[in-house]
Amino acid sequence: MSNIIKEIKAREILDSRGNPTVEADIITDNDIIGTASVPSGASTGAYEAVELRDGNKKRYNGMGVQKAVSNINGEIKKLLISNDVAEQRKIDKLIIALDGTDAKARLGANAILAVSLANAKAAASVHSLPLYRYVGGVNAHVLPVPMMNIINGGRHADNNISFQEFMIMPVGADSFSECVQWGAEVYHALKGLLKSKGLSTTVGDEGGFAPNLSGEEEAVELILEAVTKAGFKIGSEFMLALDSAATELFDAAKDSGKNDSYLFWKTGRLKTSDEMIVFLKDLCRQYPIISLEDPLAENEWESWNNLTKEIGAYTQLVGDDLLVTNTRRIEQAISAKTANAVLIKINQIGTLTETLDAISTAQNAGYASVVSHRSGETEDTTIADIVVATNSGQIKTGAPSRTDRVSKYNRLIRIEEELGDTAVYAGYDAFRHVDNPYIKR
Ligand code: 2PG
Ligand code: MG
Repeated sequence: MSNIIKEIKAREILDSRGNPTVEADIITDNDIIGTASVPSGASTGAYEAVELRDGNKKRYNGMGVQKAVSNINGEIKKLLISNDVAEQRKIDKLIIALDGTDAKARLGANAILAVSLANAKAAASVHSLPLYRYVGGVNAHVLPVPMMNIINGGRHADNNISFQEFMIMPVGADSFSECVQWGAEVYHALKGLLKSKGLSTTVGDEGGFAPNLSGEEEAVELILEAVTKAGFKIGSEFMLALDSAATELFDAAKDSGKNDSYLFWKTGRLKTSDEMIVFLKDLCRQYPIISLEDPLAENEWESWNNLTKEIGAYTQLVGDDLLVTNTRRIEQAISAKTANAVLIKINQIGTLTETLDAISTAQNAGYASVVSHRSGETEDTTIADIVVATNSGQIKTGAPSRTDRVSKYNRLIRIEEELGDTAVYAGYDAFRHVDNPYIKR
């Protein structure tokens, strides 16, 4: 069977927000095709790999990706033709060297990632294996607990909530398909509840509802009410997770002339770093919150460290903007004992190889890894395969609604079916690294 790259083709397609993004095909000389497309964030961290945009205001308000597409159809294609698709690590290394910059700024991480993932998909097909099996080998068998984002705020919605994501985690389900059912039932219970209170049921970028509320606390209260209304138990069946996306609040404070503070810019609430820590601690004491993502801003290593000391033993603290799927930053966190989990976003780093390295660096240090979508997504379901391939145990991929989000849940349902008796739903085991009093083990 031939594994040689014969052709590479890229194009500009649309993402879930109606912005252009990159899609690439890798074709082997046996006419096997691997296709992948690239997601895009709204609340991006400063240390992420560079998403190359054309900046030509006459097309897509400057958001076009024709340069990235032509980098694939030109330089990258020339480099990779005749390489063996099975050599993922070598191929990724070659493109990284061709780019030559630290943040993949020359060719664009969007160009590089599309090729890296398309190559892995072609290689999996050449070997007649599903992607999770090709990448993960014989040990790939763990289905993740999802973080389902059912109330959207921050940069993902035009409501008055400054925190970005309010998520439910069906930890107590017996299987992945059951957890999807539970999550969808709570989602619909929440919709009914919002309606009955005269609140809006329109949704944000990740499919969660985006009502105007009195504050972050009300969002949590409503979700708890919806969980109960749907007939589930808090703690033993559902836990909550938040993504504050605090860099956005930190930057908003800075823009209004206040340093070292967090501005809930939609309501005007302002907190110093210490007040923010107290606020988060109180939220975790008052509510069954098992996971806080980006509770503090991306450069605030010292406050992150203090928060980890204070609540890291019983709360998962996930570094997103802080760690940006970057092994160097993850190692820095590990040695400083900062955070205890890493958000894994493939386009923050830009190749499959580096994504897998980030996950194993986290896992080897006892940090959890949460494989994640971006707020701008396509129908590409690669992250569902990666989370199973790496037995990461947690995935964040939005609400149980909207095709850009449910395509990942549906892919996991199919993987679970394919694995049959050997599939294991991570459940509480996803939280072995924290000792949360709410979880009834
Ligand atoms: C996040 C993500 C995904 P964005 O902050 O975790 O939910 O949002 O893709 O906009 O960075
Ligand atoms: Mg985040």
